[in-house]
Order: sequence, then structure tokens, then C-alpha cells
Amino acid sequence: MSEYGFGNPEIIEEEVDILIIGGGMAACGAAFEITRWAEGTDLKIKLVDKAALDRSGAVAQGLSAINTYMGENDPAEYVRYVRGDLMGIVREDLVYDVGRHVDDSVHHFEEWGLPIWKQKGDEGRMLTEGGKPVRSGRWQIMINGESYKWIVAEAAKKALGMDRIHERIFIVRLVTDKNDPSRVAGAAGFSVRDHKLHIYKFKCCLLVCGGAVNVFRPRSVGEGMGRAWYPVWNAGSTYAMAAECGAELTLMENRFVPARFKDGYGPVGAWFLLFKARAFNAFGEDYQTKNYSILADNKYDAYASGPKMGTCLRNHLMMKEIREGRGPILMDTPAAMAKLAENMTPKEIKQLEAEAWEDFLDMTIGQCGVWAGENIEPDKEMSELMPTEPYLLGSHAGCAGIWCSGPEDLPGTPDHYHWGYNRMTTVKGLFTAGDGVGASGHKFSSGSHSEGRIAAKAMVKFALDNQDWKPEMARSVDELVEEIYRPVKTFLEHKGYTTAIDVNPHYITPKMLQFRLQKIMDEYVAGVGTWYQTNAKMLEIAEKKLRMIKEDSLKMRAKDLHELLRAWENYHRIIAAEAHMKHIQFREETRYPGYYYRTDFLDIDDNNWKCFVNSTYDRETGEWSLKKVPYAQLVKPTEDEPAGMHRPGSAV
Ligand code: SFD
Ligand code: AMP
Repeated sequence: MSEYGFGNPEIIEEEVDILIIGGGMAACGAAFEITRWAEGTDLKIKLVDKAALDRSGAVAQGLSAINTYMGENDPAEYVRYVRGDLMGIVREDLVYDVGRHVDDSVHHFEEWGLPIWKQKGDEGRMLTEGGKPVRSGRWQIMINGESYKWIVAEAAKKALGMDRIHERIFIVRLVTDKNDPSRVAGAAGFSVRDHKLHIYKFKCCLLVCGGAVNVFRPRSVGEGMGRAWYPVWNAGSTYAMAAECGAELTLMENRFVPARFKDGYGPVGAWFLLFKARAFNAFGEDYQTKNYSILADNKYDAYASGPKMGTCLRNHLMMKEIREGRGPILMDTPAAMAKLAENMTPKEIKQLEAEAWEDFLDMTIGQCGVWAGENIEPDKEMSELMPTEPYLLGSHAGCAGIWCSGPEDLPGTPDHYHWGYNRMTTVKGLFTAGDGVGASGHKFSSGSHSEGRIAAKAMVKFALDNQDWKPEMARSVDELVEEIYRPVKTFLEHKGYTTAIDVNPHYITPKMLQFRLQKIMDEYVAGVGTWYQTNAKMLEIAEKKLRMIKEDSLKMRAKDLHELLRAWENYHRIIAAEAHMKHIQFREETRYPGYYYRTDFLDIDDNNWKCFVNSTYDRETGEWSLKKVPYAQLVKPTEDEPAGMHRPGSAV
């Protein structure tokens, strides 16, 4: 052991049938469901999370709403909503599948103890007993959700048992099968607490490590660094590990740029939908109404009809104001609260004030810090809104992710949408859910949980169908140790070269590398620095710089296990970032105005681009291949849907 506590790691090898990688919403759904289908079999199942299940993933701090609950709504209508929000191109089979299953997860959450707000007179009645939830929007219901993740994790732990759960193990890479490179056979990772390397061999796995945050330079720099809307511990592991294993990615050009309360990143949904607040520019003008006509300039109006428009288009109208100097955008919280309080008793008004604070105390406590620190009382003073830095995700109002096989029972589903097991990627045995599944956003916490359950059922079938198959990994344990601990070795070999531990020509610290990645992405790949704009030339520069940072990532150092974690998280971020850049480069139109702009192709071009863009990555050469994949409309549009939805996919 060195003075830094490193020698050769202890190697722990295990063979299971099914490995769940991740411990968030999708993983907890899978853990809960899998035991039902695996009952009576001798399938060996394990779950491995880089953190502790109780508070890991995006729901760590809790949430104030469940954003996907059908209730009285038809799943086909849900497909229309998701399609509308994501500019007409989604995998409608996958979206429908979530829609028809999601409520069961929500009913379980309530049964496990999650308090769901009920309408007056229905207090105390469970949803399954006909209790009417308080809806903030058509799809969203309000909860007291500070302990949401704790509750969902408890059920997962109970179902699986702690002896089948490994916490604090960071999976670095998947390994393909020695005899069949189109098949996954194992995964390798390290404990972030003990000096141990874990190798798992399996028949199939569920890769559900969330989305990608901190790929772009955040607005919160300096003293605010570390604040973000989506969790900083979603490091792109899902996309990177899948890509490196050969899985086809889809719509990685998509991203989510949420409008949030400035500096604290507080979500706006409850304010807009529940409290009915309105937002204005510096001159008190409603930018959405004022700017509506500009949508026609670049054919964006085909995807909006009146006030009905997707999240990116709402951003687009807001951004015009800020870019042209009519910011700040202000959320009129006092007017909203005054209106709600009009017919309230003083006690009810106190309750309303508590709800306004609790919305953030339950899920984004940093926003309360900003309010408290800046003496902002929401019933007296307006708050600034700001579009944040971009996030890559597949479960919220975005749809980046992996191309997956869908259900087979939906009429009209084209053959290229399914090839066997539901939620299996193009790599045999590799499944995903939640943020991992591309082209099917707006699942949110509840839909991600359901999708984990859907995948779990399919994985059990896969494992049973492949009972006689023995995984053999294409890479040796020695090779994996060598690769995973390279940052440690680099540090130990060179640390004596200088007297300042962070300054050394032989290595780069993970933190410095992350700053470099964020600078590249911000300045060339449509980050906040250019107001989300890029073009072919900028992308060409980005491409070169990303190639170099990928090369230099081999020189990252790790002086302890914490830095080793940071090093590999950043490596995953680089691969996710590169995928994002390559997809933006390939799609020569601006499909998601308000999320990003190709200034050299500002229009929406349905004739050429109403299709998916899919990519694969070659780990040996470091090269990406991209292609168009046809989109199929499975749910007929209604008459009041914007014109774009009535257009079929392009001939590809
Ligand atoms: O207010 C490795 N989300 C909201 N969903 C809702 O339903 N309602 C809301 O109110 C939503 N809002 C919201 C949301 C998220 C956040 C952060 C805020 C507000 C502030 C979205 C949902 O949370 C989200 O859709 C789901 O959680 C996605 O689920 P999933 O399973 O795809 O991801 P995860 O939960 O983050 O879990 C990831 C897991 O992977 C682990 N992990 N494990 C091993 N090895 C590695 N290399 C790993 N990398 C990651 C993580 O530890 C974690 O367990 S609002 O804005 O609209
Ligand atoms: P957010 O808090 O912004 O993450 O949003 C939570 C939910 O409310 C998501 O389903 C959003 O799509 C929806 N939402 C937020 N703001 C609006 C708005 N102004 N109009 C319609 N839906 C919204």
C-alpha cells in the first residue's frame, strides 16, 4: 500500500443471471418487479449502485409532484402530449407502453406510504379507492415527497433483500462476450469505499444510471458551483457504457434546457400549473403572447397551435426577450398568491404560503436557500427565471438515449421497432429504462419506475430463455484492473515530480478535465455562452477538441478513491458529450428551438428530418457512425393538434 492507501485492489468476481446497474427510480422498479417473475426459478439477481439506494439518483432530495399519472386519461392521449412536446418524433410504442402501466406504480407508491394530495372531501381515500388527486396539470399530481426516494427504495430493498444489493460500487464499463461481440457478458467497477474491484458476469443486465449532468459549463460557477437542476451525480454512465458496448443510441441531439428559478434551479411546474403564476419580461409584457408570431419565421409554428406548444418552444419565446435585452424574466409569484388567496381564510393563506415553500423544500432545497438568503418572500417579491445549461436525459422533457426494442402487441408497430425482448437495446442481453431509453420522454419519476418494471419482466424471460448460455468476457480481469486503476497508477508514478500536488506535466486532475470539457461544450456545442447556438464550423472545432480531451483523459490522475470516481464519471461525460455533438452535427435542421439552434439550418425541415437519428460507437477506433431511422406514427393525430403532427415521417 502506498502512502495514499493504494496497492493492488482485491478482486471480487461473481456470476449472476441478471445484474441491475443503478439504484434510482428505474432500478427500484426493476428490483420490485423482478422478484415476482423470478419466483420459483433459481435465477441469481444482483443490484449494484454507486451510491446508497435510500437517496441515490435524481429523486435524492425528493420531489413535489408525480408528473406522469394517467388517472382518467387515455394512454393514447398521453402519446399525443409527449409527441407534441418533443416536436413530433417519438417512439410511440414505448410511450404508450409507459402510459398503460404507469398508474400501477403510483398506486404502489401510495400504498408504501407516499402522501398524495387529495381533493377536498377525498382526503384519506386512496387512489385505488377512487380518491381524486390534486392535479397541477393534466398529467401531474401533487405529493408531499421529501421522502419519495426513501419510500420507493425501501420497497425495492424489501423485495430484493440487502444481500442482493451492493451499494457504493461504481460500474466503469460493460464487457462484451468473448464468442459473440454483439452480446454483453459482464461489467466491471470499483468500490468507492473499499479498495476492491468487482467483476460481474451475467446473462443480461439493466443499465439504468440516469442522464448526464455537468457536461456543459453550468450557470452556477464560482461560489455557486455544484448547484444544478438535475443531479450532478448523473454522469452520463448510461449512454457512455452502452455506446462503448456497441449499443445504438437515438436522438442524442436532443437535450433538456429547463426554465428554472434563477440561481437556485427551482422547478417551475407547480408555479405555472398549480399556482397559475404568469411570467413577464422586464417591461411587464407576456413574452409568450407577444412573440407568438415569430414561430412562423422558421416553420416552428407547425408544432404549436395557440397556447398549446412544447417546452422547447416556450423557451424559444422566452429566450428572444433575454437575448434582445428585455430580461430579466420575472415570475409573478405575488400576483398568483394574491389571486389564490382571494377567497381564503387567514389559516388557508398560511397553508398556501407553506405550500409555496414546501414545493422547493421537498425537492430543490437550494432554491429556499436563495429565497432566504436574498430576503425574497414569494408573496411579496417576484423571482427571476432563467433557462439553465443543457442536460442530457430521456425521462423528463427530453428524449436522448438508447434505441430499444418495444412491445409487440401494439397494432401498426413497424418491424424495426422490435426485435425480441421489451426494452432490450441492440446489444443482446443489454436492457435499459428511465433516462436510458431514447425517443420516449415525459416518463418522469413514475414512468421510469414503471419502465424498470417492464424491463425486469423481459429480462427474466431472457435469462430463462438463455439458461444454458455461459458468459465469457472478451477482456481479462488483468486488463480491466490495468484500465480502471490507470489514474491511480499515473498519480503514484508521477506525484514526486513536482511539489504542488495539482500541478504536474504528467497528469490532469479530474476537476480540471471537467472544466475543460464544459468549456468546449459551452462554447462550441450550443451552451449558455452562445445562447444555445452552434453551426457546422463550431462543431468541427468541437469535434477536434473532444478527440483531444478523450486522448488526454487517459492522463487523468486519482489520488484517492473519490478522485477515481470523479475520473471515470468524467470519462463517461466525455463519451456522452461526443455523442451529443455528433448527433447535432448530423441533424441539419433546428428540430428543438429553445433547446438548441443550428444557425446554419435554422428551420424545422420535416421533408428531410422527420426521422430518428441513430448512432453507434466503435470503441477500438473511437469513431461514430450515424444514420437516419424512419419514424412511424401509431396514434392518429386529433384535429386540434398542430399541423406538424399530421405529417408522416420523412422518406428515409
Ligand atoms: O419538478 C450508477 N424529476 C421529476 N419527476 C417527477 O415525476 N416529478 C417531478 O416533479 C420531476 N422534477 C424533478 C425531477 C428530477 C429532479 C432532479 C428535480 C426535479 C430537481 C425527474 C425524475 O427524477 C427522473 O425522471 C427519474 O428519477 C429518472 O429515473 P432513472 O432511474 O432513469 O435515473 P435516477 O433516478 O437518477 O437513477 C440513476 C441511478 O444510477 C446510479 N448510478 N450506479 C452504478 N454505476 C454507475 N456508473 C452509476 N451512475 C449512476 C445512481 O446512483 C442512481 O441510483 S421537476 O423538475 O419536474
Ligand atoms: P417543471 O417543474 O418545469 O419540470 O415541470 C413539471 C411539469 O409541468 C412537466 O410535466 C412540464 O412539462 C409541465 N410544465 C411546466 N411549465 C409548464 C407550462 N408553462 N405550461 C405547460 N406545462 C408546464
